[in-house]
Amino acid sequence: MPKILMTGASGGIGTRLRELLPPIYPDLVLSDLNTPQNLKSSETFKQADLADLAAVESICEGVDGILHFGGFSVEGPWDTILQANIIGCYNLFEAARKKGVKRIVFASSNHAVGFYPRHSKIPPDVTARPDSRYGVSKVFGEALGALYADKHGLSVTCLRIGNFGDMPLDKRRLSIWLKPEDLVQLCQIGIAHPDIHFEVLYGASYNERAWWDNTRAYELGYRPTGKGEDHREHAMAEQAKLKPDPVGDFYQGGAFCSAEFSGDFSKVWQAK
Ligand code: 15L
Repeated sequence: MPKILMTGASGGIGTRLRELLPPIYPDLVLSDLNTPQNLKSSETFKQADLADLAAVESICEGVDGILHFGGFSVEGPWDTILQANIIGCYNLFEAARKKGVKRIVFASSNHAVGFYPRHSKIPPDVTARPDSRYGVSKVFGEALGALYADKHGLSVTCLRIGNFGDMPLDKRRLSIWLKPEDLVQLCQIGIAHPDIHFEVLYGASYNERAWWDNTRAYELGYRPTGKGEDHREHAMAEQAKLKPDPVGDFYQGGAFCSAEFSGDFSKVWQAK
């Protein structure tokens, strides 16, 4: 039974995965800057600041695989992104290398490619088009993953997660929704599939309106059970409450694209 470390245990995704992972990985170590709420006596928690390399090395001790959900999960000031997602991600990969961890699943994000228009369907190997400092940090994490796979032989899976939750929250999320149980499947593939060296997969359920070609995930055995369209009525009712956002509504990254936007819409428009 592999010993699995999950960072970001107190965040939105981590909190949900604390319920779903123990039957699959009984030897699960949780880590975060903040202690998770309602920690059970059956759970093992190790506090660590990702910006502190020595602390990250200590949580990687004796670990076989890492699910890296730690870091800052939305757009933020540069220094926040720098510490949590750039330095923090470097520390995580470097600590894993030093401690002989074999596999890493890195929570990348759709915001690494958020400036692709919604009318395009993109595979994982497109040029990065980040829509935010947060998106840039995810591109950085994917690049680190490739480096540590190619140079140091780690097995790395980057999941460009869409929107994780029990149902799609609006029209955009009908295209990018990720059901929690489907994320668990993707984590299992990343932790155990023998063919993985370095992969970028989309973290999305079976969404008819998908903007992403996730063929590779299916080749690796992914069989999502969530269907975005099953929740269409709810998503569209929520969408009707939102104000139009000409920039955000055009691009895959939505409001992450329109926030702080001061560019030339007609030029970005031409993005393939
Ligand atoms: C993300 O990467 C964020 O972590 C999450 O909070 C959502 O904003 C999501 O993307 C999204 O695009 O809906």
